[in-house]
Amino acid sequence: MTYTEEVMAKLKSQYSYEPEFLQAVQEVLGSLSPVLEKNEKYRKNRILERLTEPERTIGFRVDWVDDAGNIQVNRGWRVQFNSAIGPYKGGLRLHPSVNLGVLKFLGFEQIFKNSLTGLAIGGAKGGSDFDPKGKSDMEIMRFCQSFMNELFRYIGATIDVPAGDIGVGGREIGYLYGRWKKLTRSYEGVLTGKNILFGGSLARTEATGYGVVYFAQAMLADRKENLAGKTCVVSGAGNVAIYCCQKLRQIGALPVTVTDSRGMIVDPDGINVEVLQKVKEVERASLARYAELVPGAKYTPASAYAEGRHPVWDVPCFAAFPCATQNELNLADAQALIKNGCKCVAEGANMPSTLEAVHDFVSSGIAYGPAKAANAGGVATSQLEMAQNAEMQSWTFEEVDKKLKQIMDNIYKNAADTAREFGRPGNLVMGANIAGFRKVADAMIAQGI
Ligand code: NDP
Ligand code: 2IT
Repeated sequence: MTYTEEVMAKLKSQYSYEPEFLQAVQEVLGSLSPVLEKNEKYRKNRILERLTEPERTIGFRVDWVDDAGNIQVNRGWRVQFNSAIGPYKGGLRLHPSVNLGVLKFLGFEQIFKNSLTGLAIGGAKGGSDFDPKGKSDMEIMRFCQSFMNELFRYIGATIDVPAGDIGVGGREIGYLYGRWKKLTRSYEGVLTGKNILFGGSLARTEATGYGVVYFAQAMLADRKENLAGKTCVVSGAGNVAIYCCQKLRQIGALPVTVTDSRGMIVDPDGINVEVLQKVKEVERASLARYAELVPGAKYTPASAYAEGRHPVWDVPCFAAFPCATQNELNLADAQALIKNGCKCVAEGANMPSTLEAVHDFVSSGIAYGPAKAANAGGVATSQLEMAQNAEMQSWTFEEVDKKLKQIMDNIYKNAADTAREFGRPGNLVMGANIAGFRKVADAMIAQGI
């Protein structure tokens, strides 16, 4: 048995009930053989065993009172996965599908993503099985306050800096920050994605979506291609999807779809980003509302989808941007995209493609940007927010956006160069995994046991 097979077999028996975590580990370990074979030190130092076990996992009860006066009880966690290269950093997710295994997959991915940014940030993730859908502002506030009543003990501007993810945006970060400040009597950059009024960074809201497009542009430029005038398919309709669509429109590409948990929009004239923002950011409504406001757009409810397929991947396109959630794109979807002429896939969501779909993209030779490289612009800009807070300055939108673009170009170059170094040019899955791994593993070895 090879070292990776040995570690994978042990994890499968230990954590058979955490399928998403096992999937994320499998994807990384499947790429590392070339670097592990060349360097006995990683096995000797038990790096894979250490990397796949979080340094610390905190779990807690979150009880709160709803508008009807009933007591509600949720579960909350923070997984502090790895701090070899910097303070723990990663988002908080609020969604009924959240459990410890999902947060471990996200925290594990975050280690390598954060390493790839070239910045000094370790990997973490947290969240709750709380469902924000249909909750009033006051219910969201009371939940966030109760969540922070426990979390505050474990975080700090140089210890662990949470941010947003699914179900957590500016509103939630504001309520979390307010409670943290009250509990600690301090005013520091302990969360990112804050409102500009109290230490937020310009361009953080846009950063993940813009970064995914910058990454796609970098991949395509290397192939003497570009996105101008090209039809694009986007899934999701949240923070990442909205600003992915906005940047695509700015550069003259045509995003024609968005999706949410209840349905899909196809808008042949190109997604109207202002209307999308009104529906999702202001009204917090379903995408059915977009079709009411934009007469040319077609809405398909999720109830009409065929079993096991998402119809968004059947829409012919040059480039696809999965920006909703994990495992939203399977092998049949990948095959449909490629058959219809798709030449580029850049992942805005975390682990949106199944292992089989990833394999299909890589072996087809299209420009495929895996999540931990392509969506790193969000966390990278979070680190820029930490830097601004630490120096008590704020930079202009243009300054932050320029740094973001530079970081995305560097991530692409690092992943592409590393893939070439290990004899697999163009395989950015291998390039990103090895490049992200080496820095963290070598830092762990240097810091001893
Ligand atoms: P949002 O909560 O803003 O939006 C999520 C979107 O995806 C919504 O449209 C939501 O639909 C849809 N969605 C979520 N879960 C499901 C599901 N189980 N089935 C179908 N649709 C679903 O989150 P973000 O845009 O911030 O996050 C999207 C993805 O990007 C996630 O994978 C996240 O981890 C990743 N990401 C986010 C970053 C950030 O900075 N925010 C950074 C890097 C990655 P509905 O509106 O109906 O709920
Ligand atoms: O998955 C991610 O990278 C995020 N949700 C952003 C994390 C962050 O700390 O900005």
